[in-house]
Amino acid sequence: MDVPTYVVGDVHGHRDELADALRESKLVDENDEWCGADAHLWFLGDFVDRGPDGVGVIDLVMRLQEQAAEAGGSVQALLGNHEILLLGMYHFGDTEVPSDFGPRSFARSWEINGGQPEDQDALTDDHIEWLSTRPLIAHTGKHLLMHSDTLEYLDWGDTEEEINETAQEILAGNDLATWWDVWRRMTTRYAFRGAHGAEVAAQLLEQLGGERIVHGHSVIADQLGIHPTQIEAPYLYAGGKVLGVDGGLFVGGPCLVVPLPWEPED
Ligand SMILES: [Mn+2]
Repeated sequence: MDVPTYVVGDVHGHRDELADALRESKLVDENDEWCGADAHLWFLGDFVDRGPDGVGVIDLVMRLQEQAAEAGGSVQALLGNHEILLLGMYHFGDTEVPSDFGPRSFARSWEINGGQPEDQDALTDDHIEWLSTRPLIAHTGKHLLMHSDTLEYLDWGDTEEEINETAQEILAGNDLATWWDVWRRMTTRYAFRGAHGAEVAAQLLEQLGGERIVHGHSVIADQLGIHPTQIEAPYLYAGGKVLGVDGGLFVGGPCLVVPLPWEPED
């Protein structure tokens, strides 16, 4: 039998809602300790910003990662654009980005995009080290996991390994312009929507591998034109080639813990 596998999208500082959702899926117990045995749990990034306790989310994920590994399971995490923003703010603050398009800085973007001073204050060397070494994309089973619904990842390489390696080199360095470029590219969205969405998704899957893309970053309710409180399930689209899992926690939607492979109910 396949190992039970779950994926969680953008938590954005809602630590307690995440714990409750994981408890409902029987992955953590009443004390927020791992009880998922050999299950595999993937996070698609955007742990921080907009909500009250981003570093609390990171702490929970880091602890569950250790506990799951001890239990024969696995907790893994990708970086979202908001982790790049958090780290960029931490490393570069209000240093101006070299640009022809007027003044810009991580500090300004961080503020505009829901950055929380408490999160910056709570960051430790352990958090920085852990975050800076997470991948941007990954595969689990037949799924290609990525935070953002964008093709911009291909700018860093032609394979999963190349993309993650390039990103990690950038994040290990101190070149503000290339850091900024990662933030900017990962903030784009909607590559798999519209008349050619299925075709675009199929091409990306052919190149990077996998049969279905699973992403966060773009709130499902925005894609469907309904209110986030109406969301109860992930969003399968682009001819079934793409699954969006961001329930829109920061705008009142649910924290979806999505079992993979996910199939819509009839
Ligand atoms: Mn995002």
